[in-house]
This record gives sequence, C-alpha cells and structure tokens, in this order.
Amino acid sequence: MSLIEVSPCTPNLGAIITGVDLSKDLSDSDADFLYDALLKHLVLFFHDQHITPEQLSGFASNFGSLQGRHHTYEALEGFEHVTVLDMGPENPPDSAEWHADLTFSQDAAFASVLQGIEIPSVGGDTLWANCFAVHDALPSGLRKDLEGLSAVHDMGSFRSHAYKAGGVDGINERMESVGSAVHPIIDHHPVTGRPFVNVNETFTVHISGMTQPESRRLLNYLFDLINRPQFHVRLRWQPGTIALWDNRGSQHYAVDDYFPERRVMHRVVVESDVRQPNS
Ligand SMILES: O=C(O)CCC(=O)C(=O)O
Repeated sequence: MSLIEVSPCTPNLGAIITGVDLSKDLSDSDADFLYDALLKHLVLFFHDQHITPEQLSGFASNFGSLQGRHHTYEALEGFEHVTVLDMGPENPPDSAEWHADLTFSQDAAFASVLQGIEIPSVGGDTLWANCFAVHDALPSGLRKDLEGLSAVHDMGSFRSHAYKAGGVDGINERMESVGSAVHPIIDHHPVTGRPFVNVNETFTVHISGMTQPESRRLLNYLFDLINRPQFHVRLRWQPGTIALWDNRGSQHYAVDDYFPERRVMHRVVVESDVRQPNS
C-alpha cells in the first residue's frame, strides 16, 4: 500500500503530494500512483525535496525519456538534461506569459519537472491553467465551430532571444532549426481522450484558413478565457519545492514580479510518456 498522500489545491487542478522522498528511487507502484495523480490533477507539488540534479533527472525518468540540451537556455554543467533558468533584472524571463512547453513541435513535450533553487523573498510564483476546464466552459456553438479548426504554433517570443543573439539572420536560422507545427484547436489528451483547448499566447500565431485579423480576434478570445482565475492554481515556491506537470492540457505562467532579486530554477523536460503506447 502506498503512503503517498494527495491533497487537491483547487477543484480544477493542482495537488500537494506528501509521504514520498524524491531522493530515493521510487517503487514501480509509487511511480504509477504519481502518474495517475498527475493525469487527474495536471500539476503535482512536492515541498522540502532538496535533491541533487542527478536525483531530479532520476525522478523525471520514472515517467519517460528526457529531453537533451535546450536550444536556448544553458544546461547545468555535467547534466545535459537539467536546464538552468537563472533570471533577474539583467536576464528577465520570457516565460511570464501563458504557454505549454514546445508546442512548436509536432510532438510537444509530455511533462516537465521544475525545482526551486534560489527563490526571491517574495514573488516569482508560477500559475498553471486547466485547458480541459477551459474547453468545457466554451459556449456550445463556438465549441462546435472550433472542432474543425487548426492553428499554427512557432517559436513565438523566443524570437527575442534569437534576435539578440544574431539579428534577423539569428531569427531565420532559429526558425529553421526549431520549426513550426499545426495542432487542432480542440485537441485530445493522448491517454484520457479528454478534449482541451490547445492554443497558447506564446507560441500560437495563426488559425489556419482565416485572415490574420479574424484569426487574431478568435485567438484573443481564447487567450482571455484561459486567463480567467477559476481555471488556475498558483504556487508559492520555496527552495526544495518541486512541481511536476502534464503539459498535455495544461499551461503555465511564471510571474516576473521579483526584481531586483534573482530566481534560479532547475528544469527537466520529459519528452515522451513511457506508459503511453507508441509515444
Ligand atoms: O520558471 C517557472 O516557473 C516556469 C518556467 C517555464 O515557463 C517553463 O519551464 O516552461
């Protein structure tokens, strides 16, 4: 029997997990238990887990294969799977906007694990949104219209990094290497089959088959809906807090309200879901 306890944070998403020590290897049954809790609550929070980068990668590997070095952010020396998000006034974050990770890839990431390393004395919270609940809140006529539509995702605001690094050539090169993807606006979770709204204000740039003004108006309507607080959970980080989220149907937003303080996080992205056939 598992000693792990799951305490939901809101009716829509988020749960605090206790009764597990992430510095130790998880048993198969505990890993399965956490996976089921992840599918149900979309984002799981673990406090007081002061684990090493190796243990962080080991924990993430319980759920699938890990992404290699990120195309933009630095990896922790000696740990190519561990991305360092070191943000402050000199290096402001680009994640203070709603996004799901890597939706500019045809196979967007399955999950991410984020660990608080250096946390501002106040601020620097992260919010997650439940896009299944956003889908369920759509007016039924609009939902039907959206069911036939797809949208283009590309590197969105990563353009700023690319421009800073290499001007217009930098943007063109990065666009070529990162690519773009087209996803249905009403997408389905690959395991539960539940429908969710799959557009995000960072990476979704155009609704296929529409003029740009039409597309912009409809996207803005959906972005406003995703931005409503009843679909959110908000995490106050401490050093040693870890969040694990299912990227398929959730979005997140890292609040950039802590300058001149610094905020340092370690992140590991789980590319594919080991429990999902053919993932
Ligand atoms: O730093 C955070 O709280 C979230 C980082 C983020 O947006 C990401 O990992 O995609």
